[in-house]
Order: sequence, then structure tokens, then C-alpha cells
Amino acid sequence: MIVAGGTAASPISDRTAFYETLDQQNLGPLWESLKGLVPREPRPKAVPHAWRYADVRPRLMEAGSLISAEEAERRVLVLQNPGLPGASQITDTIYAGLQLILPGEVAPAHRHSQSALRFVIEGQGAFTAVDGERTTMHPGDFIITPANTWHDHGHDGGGPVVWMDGLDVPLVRFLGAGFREEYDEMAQGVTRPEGDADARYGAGLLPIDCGKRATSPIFNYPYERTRAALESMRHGSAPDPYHGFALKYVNPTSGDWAIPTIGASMRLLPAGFSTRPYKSTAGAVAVMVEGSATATVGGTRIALDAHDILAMPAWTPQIFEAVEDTVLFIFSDQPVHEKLGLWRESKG
Ligand code: 1HN
Repeated sequence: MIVAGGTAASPISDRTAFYETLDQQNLGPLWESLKGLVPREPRPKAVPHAWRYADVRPRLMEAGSLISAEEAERRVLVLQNPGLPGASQITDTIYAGLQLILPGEVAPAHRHSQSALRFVIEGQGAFTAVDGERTTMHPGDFIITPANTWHDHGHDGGGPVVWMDGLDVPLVRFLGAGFREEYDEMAQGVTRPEGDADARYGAGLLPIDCGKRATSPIFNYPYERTRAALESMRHGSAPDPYHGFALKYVNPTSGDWAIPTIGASMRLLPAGFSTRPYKSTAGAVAVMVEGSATATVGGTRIALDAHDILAMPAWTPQIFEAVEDTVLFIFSDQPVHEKLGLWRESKG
């Protein structure tokens, strides 16, 4: 038989033998894999999934009685996406976990090339130190640990403190750019008073000779301010149909996202408000801060209460319906897509 182009089609058995020979020479026939390599649209391995805080919290407290923060280095329960079993990934590019620190404990100082965010879930009196400055953690605060900055955590108050960590670990692993170092002592020395970074960079002002920085020099964006800003917006305008009243955390030196690889935002969805169907190439994670809502992600309906965490894979349609006034923290790999010219969104 003659096929287009004039090549005689060979029997399947000839091809199989040829493929085996190719394989032995570390070669492969592109025509067998082309469509899989360049899919019509994104096919994330992660699946939509919610972790209910009421179910996870008892496991965290059990971890608290089984291992100290010091022995663990970081006492964290990793949020493992069911579509990526054992991979320590909540989406295809993001790591997330819930970290517990108890009064008097120290999570020892280290630094790494992966960037981290902390989103505080519950408790009072814990602090994180970043390159010589401490910041006290309050529920709803968005705190960042820029790439390669020394960081340790401590707790001078009473009661457990829990936060969610979000890191670009899978992305940095893929790029082969991961480095880690331990500090000589458990905790780093304090070299600047608490609030120093906020005063210099967080008041709509910048030091006179400040140039653009890759990562925001503000390292705690307090919930009190974020919540007040959202409340003002609600009284001054209509909500965005896809995002509600939404604000992103920015690096004041550049206008970019606070972390170059992770985009974080906070939304207020008034009671009874529903977002219109939305999807983008970014894989995202949502944390319920206040209220109660129903999320529909890829056709799966999920009821969410305060502190629940939701994985929303890339290119998967999402809708939020607020049952009560709802505040949602969302973070994703959107900045990477934007920087590489890969960002796409679809509004239904
Ligand atoms: C890390 O450094 C922290 O500093 C938490 O609290 C979680 C997960 C993977 C790699 C580094 C922290 C982490 C982490």
C-alpha cells in the first residue's frame, strides 16, 4: 500500500522491532508521543480536593505530642494532592502543609532557594524571624520568606499556633535549582526592631535610594489592614463578577507579586454572591479565612467552612457561592505563567 508522501506502510511487527532498536540507542519515535507532549489543553495531574480543618486539626495536635518542633526541624503535615500521591504537592507546581508550633518551641534557622509564604490559621504569640527581624503572627496574616533568607520560628505565648506553608518546591525541583543551608545556632540574632521593614517599605513610602527588588521587602502583610481594605471596597464599588472584591499582595519596589514565583490574593465574597465560572492556566490553593461557602471545582461541589483548604488544579472551572460573608485567601503559580508568556484565563 502507498500512503501520502509515497512511503510504503510497513507491518506493525517491523515497527515494533524498530522501536526496540531505537530504545537501545536512547532514541524514540516522536510520531508515537507528539500529541501527548503537546496536549490540546492543560492536563494537570492534581485533582480538586478539600481538607477540612476540623478533620486535620486533631492529627496536627497528635503530631504535637509525638515530636518536638526542634526534632522535626519543621512540624508539618503535608497536604498531599490525591492525584499526586506521595509527591508532597498540593498542585502540579506547589507544595503546601500545615505547621504547628507550641509555646516555648523553636523551629531552627535555615535558608533555601525555594520561596515560602505563611498564612496564619490560628493562635497567638508565635513569631517568625527573617534575616534578623522578627514578626509576630496573627490569624489571617500573609508572611513571606524570600528565597535564600535565613528564617526560624518561635513561640513566646500560650496555646498552639498553626499556619499554612506554601512553597515553590516542585517548581524549583523541576528547574534543578534547589539549595539549603543550616544556620550555626538554633535561632538567628535579632538585628532590627520588630516593625522596621513595615515602616520602611509598607507605608506607601520607600527608602530614597531603593531600587527594584525581586521579592517584596515587606514580609508581613497584616490581616487587620487587608480586611479593612476589602471592607472599604465593598462600600465603594460592585464586586468583580469572577473574583468578588479582590486584592493582590504586591512588592512595592516593582509592582510585581510579593513573591516572584507565587501570586497571593485575598477576596471578600458578600453573603449570597456567586462568582461566574472561571479558569486559568495557574494551579491554585484557596484557604477559607472567614464565613461559609460552596465551591464547585471541575464539577465537584464542596462545602467550605473557616480554615478549610481547597486545591484547584490548572484549567479547571471554578465557582464560589458565598453562604455567609466569606473571606478567601488564594495563592497560585500565576506569576511564573505571566513571566514566561504562558498565562491564559477563560471567563465563562
Ligand atoms: C520550610 O523551610 C518551612 O521554614 C516549612 O517553616 C515547610 C517545606 C519544604 C521545604 C522547606 C519553614 C517547608 C520548608
